[in-house]
Amino acid sequence: MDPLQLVGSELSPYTGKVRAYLRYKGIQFDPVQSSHEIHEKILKPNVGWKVVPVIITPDGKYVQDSTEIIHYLEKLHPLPSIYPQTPCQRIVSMLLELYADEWLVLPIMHYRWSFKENLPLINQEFGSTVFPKETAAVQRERAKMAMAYFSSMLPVLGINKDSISEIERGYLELLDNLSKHFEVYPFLLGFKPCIADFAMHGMLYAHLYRDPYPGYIMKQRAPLVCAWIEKMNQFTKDRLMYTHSIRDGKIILDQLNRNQQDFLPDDQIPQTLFPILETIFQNQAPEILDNCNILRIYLKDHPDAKRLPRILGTHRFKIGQTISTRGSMTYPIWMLQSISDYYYSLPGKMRLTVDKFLDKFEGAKEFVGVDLDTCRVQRINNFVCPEQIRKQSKL
Ligand SMILES: N[C@@H](CCC(=O)N[C@@H](CS)C(=O)NCC(=O)O)C(=O)O
Repeated sequence: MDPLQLVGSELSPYTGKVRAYLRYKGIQFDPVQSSHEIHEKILKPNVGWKVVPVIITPDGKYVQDSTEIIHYLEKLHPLPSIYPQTPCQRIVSMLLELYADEWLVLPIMHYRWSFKENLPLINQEFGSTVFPKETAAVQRERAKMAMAYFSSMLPVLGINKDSISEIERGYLELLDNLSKHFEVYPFLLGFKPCIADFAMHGMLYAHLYRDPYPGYIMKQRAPLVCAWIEKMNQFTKDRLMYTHSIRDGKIILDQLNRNQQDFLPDDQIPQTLFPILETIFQNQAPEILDNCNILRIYLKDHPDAKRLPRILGTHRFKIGQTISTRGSMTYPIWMLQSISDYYYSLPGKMRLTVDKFLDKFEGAKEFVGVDLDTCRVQRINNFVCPEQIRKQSKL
């Protein structure tokens, strides 16, 4: 049987998330460079738009979106599970995935596109990814269009002269917080990676570790974060759990952390993650909740909308001490919805446990327990759409 194909590139953070997952699970795959030809002849007709990562399964299915891809594969390869089974850890892993996928887009895009030190390497890499069959000079020339497309996204993401200092401050703080965390734990929730490790790894690896300007900052300021990135990127299931020891003068394979190969016991959340959770509830949560309000208004005005625009105009958002402007996006609502659906699916006692944990953070319960009834969404054929089932059942 043909192996699964992962279409994407080393430059792409969400591809990095899926690639690390595939390696962790020991799933064989063929890494396919997302060239111009593949975008035009394969992705556009089969997925509907030019985006990566996409997996093409051995039986010919196309699955787009890193979160969906991992959900899909996790059903086929459930062990070792990357979704914690206990409620606080599960909610925290989902929140950190949302934070990585949708908030870390601010530092990753800023640090890639605002610094000219990155450009020669990025130019060459975009060129060889998009036009692999051309000469290096032609690759560099033809890459300029793709580069212009991605760099033009900065304003809509909210990266501008007002927000940059807070984006940088927040990113350095994240590096420091993660460094403290990795002094104690090998992964975010203990002794094996959860979905948030993969999401955070993708964002930190593809841009902030690899690109020259932020790469220098990270390597110089946060060696433990670099070590975790490399581990996430290289391990196979075996490498994660084994090390080498010497016995009778010979090098032998030995188990690492014999009793510690799981998430932390008793649904514990490491204190070292609290500052990151605070940032989520103080900055990202109000922004996404405002996206929900904007979507509610949009749906009232467009009751028959079949598909939602990716961006519904612009809105103000708070980042650190600054107020700035960015596009109001629909996709993060889909991610928030799975968190709130999980929260409301919990039986009473378990939900109380989660509430007790969320009470430690201002704004946490309002976010996780948001009522999305009037702005529910679903992904249909790789686009975010108003939810159809509930709408019909309410008629
Ligand atoms: N939420 C998606 C995001 C995918 C995404 O934004 N991919 C980028 C490359 S890393 C892309 O192809 N963007 C094209 C575009 O936004 O038009 C996921 O998790 O896979």
